[in-house]
Amino acid sequence: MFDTIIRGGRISTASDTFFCDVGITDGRIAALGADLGTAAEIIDASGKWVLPGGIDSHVHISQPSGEGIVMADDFESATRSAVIGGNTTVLPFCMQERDVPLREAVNAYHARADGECYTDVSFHLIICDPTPAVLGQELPALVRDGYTSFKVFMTYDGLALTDRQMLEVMAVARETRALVMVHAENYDIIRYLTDQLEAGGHTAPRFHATSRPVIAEREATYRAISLAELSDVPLMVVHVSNREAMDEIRRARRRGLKIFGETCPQYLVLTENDLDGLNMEGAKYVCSPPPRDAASQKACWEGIEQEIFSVFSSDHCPFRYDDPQGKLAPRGRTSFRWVPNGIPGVGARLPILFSEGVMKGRIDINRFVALTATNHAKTYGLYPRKGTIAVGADADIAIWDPDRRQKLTHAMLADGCDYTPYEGIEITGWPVTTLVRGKTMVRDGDLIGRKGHGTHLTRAISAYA
Ligand code: DUC
Ligand code: ZN
Ligand code: ZN
Ligand code: ZN
Repeated sequence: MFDTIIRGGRISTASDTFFCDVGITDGRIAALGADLGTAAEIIDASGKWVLPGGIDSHVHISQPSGEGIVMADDFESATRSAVIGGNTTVLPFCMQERDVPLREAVNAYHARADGECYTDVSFHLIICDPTPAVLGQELPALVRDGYTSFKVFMTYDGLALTDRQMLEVMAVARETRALVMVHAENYDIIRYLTDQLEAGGHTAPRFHATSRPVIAEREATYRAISLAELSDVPLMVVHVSNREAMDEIRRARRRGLKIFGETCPQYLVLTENDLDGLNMEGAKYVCSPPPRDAASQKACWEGIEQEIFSVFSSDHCPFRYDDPQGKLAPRGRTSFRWVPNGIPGVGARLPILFSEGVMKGRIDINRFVALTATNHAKTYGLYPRKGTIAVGADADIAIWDPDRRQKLTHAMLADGCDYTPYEGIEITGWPVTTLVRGKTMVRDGDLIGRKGHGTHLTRAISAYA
């Protein structure tokens, strides 16, 4: 007798596809097979595809974003959108604040997340001030406590690290076997071009893309890889937008380095032309790196097909458009320089890749599972508890209707933002039912689970560290 049996579905993992029933007890997968007997709850999955729940390893939730600017999502609304979009775990960032002990920052994010989440949650640490105390004591202690990944930035005032500081953080990562994620863009190129553009009166949102050219991303990607090679640490280059940066990753991998790449929906289905819009509408598409051109989209699809990219994340970073604390917070009306960088996507990520990737024949369903769940779990120390369908794993499952066709609308995503950059995209396939640790959170498209079911996950060391 199981708590739940999922009956009659077609199951896919990162490596296999097979038909069988799934028996769930105490939040875990207890049996896979035929004729499993009885259960308190039977879920009929005939005609449906049964996949590991999505893991989105790159989301920003309730992160301070500059004076007078507030993120559109708190943990309740972000994880609500996540679970409706077929996700069962998200990995947001805890951002260090200057002169505040890192542990205090971590505790503050826990206070915001505890009791609020529909999915499971675990934090990466953003390091912007690598003091001797942070490097020597705080980071090693936090890694021991299960915060096993750091993100560093090569651009942004107040966030950018020097090359030397990156080396110092990487040395700690080597020592503690933490995984380093990097935002790779050349800070001075962006500052220089931004000043030049403004001086020439070019302040509309589309010049955001002009100010952050491919060269700025390619150069920083190469530099970050070089620092990781010197430090002998694995590195995840996040939100890769174009061929040149991707080729740096490809070359490094050919040389046997453990360099990993992530790309995101905005680089597959948006372009810099979206930043053109009347008035300041283009601000809705301002993210960094910016969406590029059709050739870059094609390159990113190649990177997905050829496994240069191992993870596909949303980089969910939502700001409302029609809101004095959002995209056009007072100073934003005057120049792209002040528009907060980031767009929402946690709910749209999986349907976009399913529809554009699997249903259009660019990738198979096993690669979809690897890109959206399994590789995230392996990279960030959650495997095999998360990211697959196997006896003993958490029963984190999304049941997809591969035939459902609809236009994507913001209302379907149930987040805290007031738009989606993916409005109107034709989508085939939808995650109709989602279970988080055996609990049905979404049934036939309706949210039925309660917030607070989602819990914090202590992570092991990355499989690649
Ligand atoms: N980098 C991110 O990872 N997210 C949003 C903005 C940015 O620059
Ligand atoms: Zn909210
Ligand atoms: Zn970034
Ligand atoms: Zn991000």
